[in-house]
Amino acid sequence: LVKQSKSQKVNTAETLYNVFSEEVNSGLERNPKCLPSKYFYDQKGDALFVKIMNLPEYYLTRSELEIFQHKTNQLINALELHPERYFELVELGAGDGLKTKELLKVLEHQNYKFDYLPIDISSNALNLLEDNLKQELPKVSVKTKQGDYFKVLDALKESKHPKIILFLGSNIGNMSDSAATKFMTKLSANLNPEDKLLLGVDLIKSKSVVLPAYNDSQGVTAAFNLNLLARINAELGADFNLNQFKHKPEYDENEGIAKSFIESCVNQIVTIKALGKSFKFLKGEKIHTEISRKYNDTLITEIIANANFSLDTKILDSKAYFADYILTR
Ligand code: AVJ
Repeated sequence: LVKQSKSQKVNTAETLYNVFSEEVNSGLERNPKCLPSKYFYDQKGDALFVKIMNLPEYYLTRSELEIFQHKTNQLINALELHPERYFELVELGAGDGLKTKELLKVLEHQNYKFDYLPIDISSNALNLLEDNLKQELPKVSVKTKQGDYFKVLDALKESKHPKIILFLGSNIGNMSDSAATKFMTKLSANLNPEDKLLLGVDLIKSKSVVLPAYNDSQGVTAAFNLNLLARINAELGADFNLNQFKHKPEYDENEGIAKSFIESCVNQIVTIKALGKSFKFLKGEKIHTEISRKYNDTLITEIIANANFSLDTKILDSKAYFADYILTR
């Protein structure tokens, strides 16, 4: 048994490694080249993202925090919570819980009966959050759930208690509209009729506000984007020279999608040992690394069209930069 579980662990790491190298290969084989944004988040990438959330240009975090700080009772009313009726507050990708803590504080203070169930792939992130909540909100019952969102939700479907699902921070914006549509359909299928979703999304607005959020003056976002190449160097034995690539974000306010690219500054060849091959980059050639979709009511209505959800309430920050939508079934 011990042997089996050990070899399973090795296989899992091996599988992850193979998926990573395969996705890097197929992305760089494509024309135009691309790389998946999910690989930003190694230990260094996690730390850089925390820095991004604190940047003056990255308004998303502060706008949504303002909603959670100043419109908490509006959120609670729209979610139709009652102090005496037990519910489960489930968060998809909780991160550092900055915004959620504002809601937890008020719920605890007003004696609501609930458990907080943060779900994350990273057990490290969950442990940090749990320790922090023990310090700051010791009375809140926290039950961390490590794993894939849908596997955890499927297991939670058995529970007869009503659930509130939090999916905040415009995390959905990294998905294409078709992927988001599929995601919402699957999410609603994993919920019971009385469950509700609180979906936080960044709104379409002018380029002068959006672009700096992805092109900050301190170069943190540039480092975050280029860290993808550093990761390929470290994990797949590549020789990307980070000085010969630069961060290049774009935003078209009609389309409403911020896009991040890595641009090659010169003609160059990069070898990736794990793939046993080399890739040519022309001067000015771009690798597409991320989309950050911005939304409006029409787009949200479209992505939930096939899902068993209806738009119930929309709560905005004072600048109307960000929206928290409450979706009911
Ligand atoms: C975590 C996906 C919401 O797209 O705004 C921040 C990630 N990328 N700066 C976003 C990100 C560059 C972020 N999300």
